[in-house]
Amino acid sequence: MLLKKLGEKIDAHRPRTARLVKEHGETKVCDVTIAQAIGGARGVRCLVTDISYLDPNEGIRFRGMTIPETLKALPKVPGKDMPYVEGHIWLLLTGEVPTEAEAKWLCEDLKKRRKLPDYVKAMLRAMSPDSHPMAMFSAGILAMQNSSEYVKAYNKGIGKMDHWQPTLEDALNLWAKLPVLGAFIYRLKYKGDKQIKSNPDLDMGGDFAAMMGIDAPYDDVARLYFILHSDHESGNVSAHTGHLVASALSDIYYAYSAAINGLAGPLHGLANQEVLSWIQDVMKKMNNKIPSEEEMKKFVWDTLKSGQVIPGYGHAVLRKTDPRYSEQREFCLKHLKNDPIFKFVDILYKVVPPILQEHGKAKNPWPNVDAQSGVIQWYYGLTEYDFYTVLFGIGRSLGVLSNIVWDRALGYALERPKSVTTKMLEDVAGIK
Ligand code: HAX
Repeated sequence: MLLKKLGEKIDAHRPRTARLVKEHGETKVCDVTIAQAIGGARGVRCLVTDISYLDPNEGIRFRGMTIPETLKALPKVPGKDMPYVEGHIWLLLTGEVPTEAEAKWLCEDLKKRRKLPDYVKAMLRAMSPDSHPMAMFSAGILAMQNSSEYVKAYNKGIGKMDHWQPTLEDALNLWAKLPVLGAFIYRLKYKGDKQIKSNPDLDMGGDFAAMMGIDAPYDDVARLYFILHSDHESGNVSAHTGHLVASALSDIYYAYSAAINGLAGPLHGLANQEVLSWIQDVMKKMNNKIPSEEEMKKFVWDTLKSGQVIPGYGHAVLRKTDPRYSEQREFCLKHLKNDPIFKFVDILYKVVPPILQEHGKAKNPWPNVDAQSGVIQWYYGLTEYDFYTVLFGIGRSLGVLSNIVWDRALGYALERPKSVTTKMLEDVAGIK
């Protein structure tokens, strides 16, 4: 069903890419300044994706739809507020909102692929007990590389036009296994290795919540969380890493393990863990009393003066409050309005932006997705905040792997930007 639909979409898309390269290949998209070359290529337009687009003011659109539009349009899991995560995968891959039958079809297909190999479990059990869950998650993904269908097909000499098909097969296998892998790591590390088996009656979000051992509405939290974190166009560290590694025709296991390593950085996905640890620190100093706005301002300034960033605030592209933050805030207002950590987070929302503006460094003083996500997890009993970025990593796979399938379908090139020396930049600048 999916293979046929995606095949049609790919056939329709290929001539557009081919025409752009053939007839307009020399047309300029943008110039690169010295500040951009030194400053992490901010704003340089040199990646192409149709799966999501990030507008600095409006935030993310998945296949042209805002977050509220996406959540409204996707088929809902019966009796639940949130849609099938599997339906979102269908949307990202094909660009079409699935019918209920299509979402259910993909849900059933993925159920058959969930089994985590025993050697992966043994390897994770052999890792040091103080390994970070993200290191375990990345290692678990990499360990499954031996099962790549893409590698098998490549070794048999599959034609370039067909590369996307075994890549899709790898993506489906990995999507099905990631929630199982994540929950296994959680229960191994924090619950004495008392594992809960995957339940074939449940969809991806429901099964993940059940394997974690957390009751409803955590199933809807998982669905919302995976969808919100799914994609943020192609230039962010995790998506870009996945694309870069896959551009060498490395398979999806190599590419996504690498993407996870990038997500594990505190300036990227790890910020959700940092937010909670920062808040816990403030709470400890306040003897668990909710600080006044004045007291909170002092904590924020103290953090800035010590040379640290305020986790959960700022963004490389966004210039307004992240709609992923707003969507989670709505959820909090509905389900956990009186939670003390939510109150903390809400005071921060009031005090941090004006302070960052006065501080004068951050281009965007507003909160990003990570400022709000930990509080929900904590409320539902997931207090081991080292684990939060694994949740992000399960969600981010939806977009990154969809992109890699399309990279293969459109035959995107090996990524290889050009570097220059400092002397060359000084020459360009006319510095003697
Ligand atoms: N607190 C304090 N200073 C901040 C800041 C913050 N939240 N955000 C940016 N700044 C500082 C930068 O450190 C930089 O200082 P220097 O000139 O001394 O290096 C300056 O403001 C300019 O930075 P910028 O151009 O506004 O931001 P960047 O594009 O360089 O970086 C970051 C974007 C998200 C990394 C940055 O805003 C940050 O460090 N935020 C805190 C960490 C965080 O929340 N990360 C998660 C982002 C969302 C995400 O990817 N999730 O996965």
